[in-house]
Amino acid sequence: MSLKFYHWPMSRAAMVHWMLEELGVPYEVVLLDLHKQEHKTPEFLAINPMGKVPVVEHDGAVITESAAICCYLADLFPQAGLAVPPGDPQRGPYLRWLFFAAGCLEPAFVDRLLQRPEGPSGALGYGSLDAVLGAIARQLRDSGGPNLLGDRFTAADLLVSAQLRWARTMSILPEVPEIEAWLTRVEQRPALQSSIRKNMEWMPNSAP
Ligand SMILES: N[C@@H](CCC(=O)N[C@@H](CS)C(=O)NCC(=O)O)C(=O)O
Repeated sequence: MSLKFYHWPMSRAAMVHWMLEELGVPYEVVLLDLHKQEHKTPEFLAINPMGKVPVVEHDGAVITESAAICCYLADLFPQAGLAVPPGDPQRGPYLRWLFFAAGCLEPAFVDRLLQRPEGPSGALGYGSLDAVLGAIARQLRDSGGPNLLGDRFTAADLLVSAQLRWARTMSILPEVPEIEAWLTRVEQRPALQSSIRKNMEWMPNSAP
């Protein structure tokens, strides 16, 4: 089996790197320096015409889109317990929060970061950032915690919490107690710590 991961630490690819660390499987990392436009070469554009990371190549199949990649990898390596398989009563809620990460949480944060006016909530897929964060907080309460689906930590938790952590770094995460408490717990995961360590080493200008 061949698993190749096109990566740049200071990007959305960091979510996929964390996912790979959770899985504990062997993979090849191809670092593309976005500052040097290494993601816009003809070779890379032939793989992903969007010229963006993350990208995963599995036995010749190209997968882009962070949420799709995490979903795919969780299914590919079920032994890691990060997927909820078809037939499981939690499969629907699992897909709901995976897609919520990509379809609601991310655009809400990007609009806030770019200081775009929020616009009419009925026309925006995410409604408003407050509504999005409120829905996550409510799910954490209703599931009984500590995660979105209760006890199990899934690829959906990884994506949602990774985006929340990124927003906190960018100082655009309003304080929501349930979310703060969840992030504190998630940050204790060894795979996340190991991913952060490796990404620090890959950052340009990091100490030798
Ligand atoms: N929808 C994609 C977005 C990927 C994306 O925008 N990646 C950014 C880094 S965070 C990128 O490669 N930007 C470089 C560019 O577009 O030039 C996903 O969720 O994976």
